[in-house]
Amino acid sequence: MSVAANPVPESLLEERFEATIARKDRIEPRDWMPEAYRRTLVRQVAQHAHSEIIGMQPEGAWIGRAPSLRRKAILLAKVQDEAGHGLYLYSAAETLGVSRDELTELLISGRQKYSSIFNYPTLSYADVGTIGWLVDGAAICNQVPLCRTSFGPYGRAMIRICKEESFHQRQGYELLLTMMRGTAEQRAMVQESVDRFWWPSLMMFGPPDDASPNTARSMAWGVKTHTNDELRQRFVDMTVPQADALGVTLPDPDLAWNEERGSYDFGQPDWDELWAVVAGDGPCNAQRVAHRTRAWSEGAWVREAALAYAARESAGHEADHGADHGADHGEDAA
Ligand code: BYC
Repeated sequence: MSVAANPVPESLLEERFEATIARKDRIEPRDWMPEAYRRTLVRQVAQHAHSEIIGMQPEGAWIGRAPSLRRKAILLAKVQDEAGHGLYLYSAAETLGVSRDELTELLISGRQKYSSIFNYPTLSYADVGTIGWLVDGAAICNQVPLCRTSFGPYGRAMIRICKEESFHQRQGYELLLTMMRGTAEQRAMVQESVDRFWWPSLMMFGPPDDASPNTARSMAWGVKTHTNDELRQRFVDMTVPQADALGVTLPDPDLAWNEERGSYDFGQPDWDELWAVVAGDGPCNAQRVAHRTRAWSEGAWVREAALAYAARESAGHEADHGADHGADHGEDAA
């Protein structure tokens, strides 16, 4: 009996899908899924992958100006890790039926987004430390829960990414700690950097819940397991004691411990600024996308050569395989 002759009705498929989500099991690429679930995942996983790749630029700009060989080796390794994260995530997206080429075209034509944070410039070496501490710290708060997201390949990619992100966060903190133990000028550099990155780091979690069109649907599907505001609060609570230990001031006059809630109260970022940056109007949007576009077109010959090499290798293997078979028969005959 063929499957086509007796298809499972869509209502039953949907019921199974909902039951898997309710049990908090994983949806895998081979499973039936609603088209809107697939689209949501492609959107989020692609944006996430693009963020990792575009995120190489602000820090990568400092590799050639690292203050010591040790700092240069650390930064090189970190930026290389971000490339790896992008590749795991593009691979996860590919299991949803989209190709990396398609996604890159959507990024460079401005039809897909990447995290707002990478549209801010890095103006001093302290920014390398601040990105590690605040930006990777925010990324960890956001991404650790994503290890339990409902789509298998995305959740599994997140596990490895989070391990590397916590190393990134610590290297940033260690860099800032070293600078804070240095000269008055170095301490001022750290404070200036933290002042610039604090509010954009809070914006990484997305708009407030009441202005977030995707959260309710994504939570119901288990794609997101916490709301934007919940994770932002978790980040503030985690970061304030670290700022105290470091000896920097977070630039928010409303920051205060709330005994009743057992959490910090804090001020609101400028949400108009987030929307402007997301719409393409941030300080570095044009530069970031232009750089990515140039790298994509200048790398075209590398991709073509790699594909041609892979095709030749697999043709060679097939020929060898055929010859082996011949030899086997020959031996048998002998
Ligand atoms: N930036 O309904 P909402 C890293 C968009 S890389 C840009 O709340 P959602 C690292 C949002 O996409 C870390 N866009 O959306 C790398 C939506 O637009 P569309 C990257 C933003 O998806 C290198 C609209 O606004 N992390 O750590 O439910 C070096 C409405 O928002 C932003 C991830 O990608 C923003 N900040 O929630 C160092 C994490 N905020 O798509 C470090 C995975 C909102 O409807 N992503 N938008 O046109 C997520 O967790 C969620 O997608 C978000 C947004 C929390 C970001």
